[in-house]
Amino acid sequence: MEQTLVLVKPDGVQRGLIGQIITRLERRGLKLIGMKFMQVSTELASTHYEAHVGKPFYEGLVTYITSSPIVAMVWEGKDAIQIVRTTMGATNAAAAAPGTIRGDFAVEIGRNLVHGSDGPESAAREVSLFFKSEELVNWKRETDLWIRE
Ligand code: DAT
Ligand code: MG
Repeated sequence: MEQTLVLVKPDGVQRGLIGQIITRLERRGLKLIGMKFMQVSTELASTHYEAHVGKPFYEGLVTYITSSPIVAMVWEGKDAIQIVRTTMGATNAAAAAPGTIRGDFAVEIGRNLVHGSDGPESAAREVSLFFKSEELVNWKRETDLWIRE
């Protein structure tokens, strides 16, 4: 089953939007299998964002993600990566569609509230960066029957 890493970034925590962000993923029908409230170290931030090293916004991105605590989660389900991405909305919140997390709660690319892995390889890498395998919970959800045919 596909897994994806989701972060409620520091602005989401500071603005009291943790619950609303989780609610949108939960009510969509994805299954939560791991969650922690944590402070991201500079080392973890650098590894997580290593694809962006050298870009003009890189330093600001590391400062932003380490500026305050975050919520890290793993969500599971068929097409989980794509479903999280469409629920988050466009990277640049100014262009994100209303109805998406970014389109409803954010206005800028540099304060876009959430992270979601962008493909199967990055998802596998990011999940293992933030979670040990024993921190992920294998559980049976009784409503699955009413969410997937
Ligand atoms: P996403 O978070 O939608 O996966 P990304 O992986 O391309 O986007 O970039 C990671 C983060 O870096 C993004 O959430 C915000 C920041 N970022 C990306 N492009 C940027 C840009 N052109 N200017 C400022 N920040 C940017
Ligand atoms: Mg990305």
